[in-house]
Amino acid sequence: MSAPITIVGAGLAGALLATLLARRGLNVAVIERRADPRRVGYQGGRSINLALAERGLHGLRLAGLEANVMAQAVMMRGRMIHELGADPYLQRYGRDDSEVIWSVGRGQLNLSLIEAAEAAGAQITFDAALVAVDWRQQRYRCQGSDGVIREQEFHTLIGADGAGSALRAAMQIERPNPEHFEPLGHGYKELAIPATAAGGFQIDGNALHIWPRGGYMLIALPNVDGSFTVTLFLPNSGAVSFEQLWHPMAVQAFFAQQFPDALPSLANLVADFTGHPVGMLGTLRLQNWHLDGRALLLGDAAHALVPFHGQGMNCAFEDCVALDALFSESTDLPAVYAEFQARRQPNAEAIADMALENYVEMRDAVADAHFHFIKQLERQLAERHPGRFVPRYSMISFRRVPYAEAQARGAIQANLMEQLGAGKQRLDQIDMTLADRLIEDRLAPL
Ligand code: FAD
Ligand code: E0Q
Repeated sequence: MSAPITIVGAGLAGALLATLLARRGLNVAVIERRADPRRVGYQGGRSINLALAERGLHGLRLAGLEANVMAQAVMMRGRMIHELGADPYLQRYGRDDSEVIWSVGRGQLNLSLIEAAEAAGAQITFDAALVAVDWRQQRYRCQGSDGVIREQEFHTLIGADGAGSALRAAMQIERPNPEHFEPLGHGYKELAIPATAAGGFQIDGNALHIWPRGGYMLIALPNVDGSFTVTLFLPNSGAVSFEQLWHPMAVQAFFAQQFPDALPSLANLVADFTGHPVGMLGTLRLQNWHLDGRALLLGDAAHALVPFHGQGMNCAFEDCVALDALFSESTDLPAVYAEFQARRQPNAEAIADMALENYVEMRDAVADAHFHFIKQLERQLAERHPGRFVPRYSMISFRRVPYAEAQARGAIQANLMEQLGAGKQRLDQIDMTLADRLIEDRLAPL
């Protein structure tokens, strides 16, 4: 058998990568800090969900898991916008139901991936947290929940151990590596809307709900059991912030004032709010993703991003597909890792930037008249030039155009729409002959 590849973390990226590489016949070992979810249930117990789009789905398809995951997914046609004091309305994500995204449970998805990895021949050791690496002896140390530390030899380590990566820290010790974490200054809190007594949805089950409120927002994604996982994104400190919401009465009053239509459905608001931690958000920019052929980072461990485009997992899965493709061409580790970074880093940077931009767009521009006019114009131009003018959201969520290219084409399109739409309020005021010429001049066929 080939020299082993040791993957740190059997989370979303680690388990998918293990599946893809083991299927290729490579010798794959995985160490995971948490206990085996098949024995103890998924840690945390709460149901947390994620938006799955084409890039992520493609990775699951290559692992043979598309049907399995889709059987547990809820279709989201668009954003249901809840403005204060108005009826909610749907902003479709795509042209029709062929362009949608999917809400999937993190626990169930991770479980399916772990089962697939083992079925493909990967050896997973649970309850084993990487704590240190001896680079000279090519040995690592991991610790179980019983406190016992074990030492193992390794040939190469791949870190899929998330934003707080222990492997990244160990690589820093061997060779200092410029690393910048930019905190967003806003955190998040997970809440829940339970299913109705009959097991149905209390609000539209086929949408991603957003309550935009300018400096902050509330969102909800549906689960197959009729419930919703709800997330409040809010500044950590300041006038309207988590810091101010330390008393249950303040929480209740805040929701009554800002989210009156959601409040009746948030059955355990105060208990959830008090019982769940405030999650941290930020962007990680790391100069070197690999240490020669000895170690490589991918997914959140290499490039944590803010969640406002729903692309962190999708991007992590795309990382796995890219690395698997490189392993199919060569097993020269230093070369494979260097090429992986060269291909993926510009794309990770692009989606990290676009995700930051989307926070501002989601929490306030959705309620702006000019924004809606530009969205209308975008739809019209996309219909007239389907081969050239593809909305940026569609390039990110429904296609696999590299993120950096989606960002560059998106900038050209945004520019063009501002030029065409400046001072206008209605589509019939747009010079479509000029629009056609600009599009053909500036956008190559996609
Ligand atoms: P993780 O999923 O964090 O997995 C890391 C794994 O490593 C875990 O299993 C962990 O236990 C293990 N581990 C950690 N340390 C060690 C150690 N020392 N030794 C061994 N194992 C270790 N993305 C989307 O695509 N769509 C969304 O809708 C979306 N919504 C999000 C909402 C929120 C609020 C947040 C915070 C993120 C969201 N994301 C979303 C992003 C997504 O969660 C991450 O990008 C994704 O989980 C990254 O996968 P990963 O495998 O790199 O890391
Ligand atoms: C999606 C799907 C956490 C989260 C996840 C998401 C999205 C958003 C807002 C958030 C972006 C969008 N979006 O609707 O434009 O498409 O995943 Cl906050």
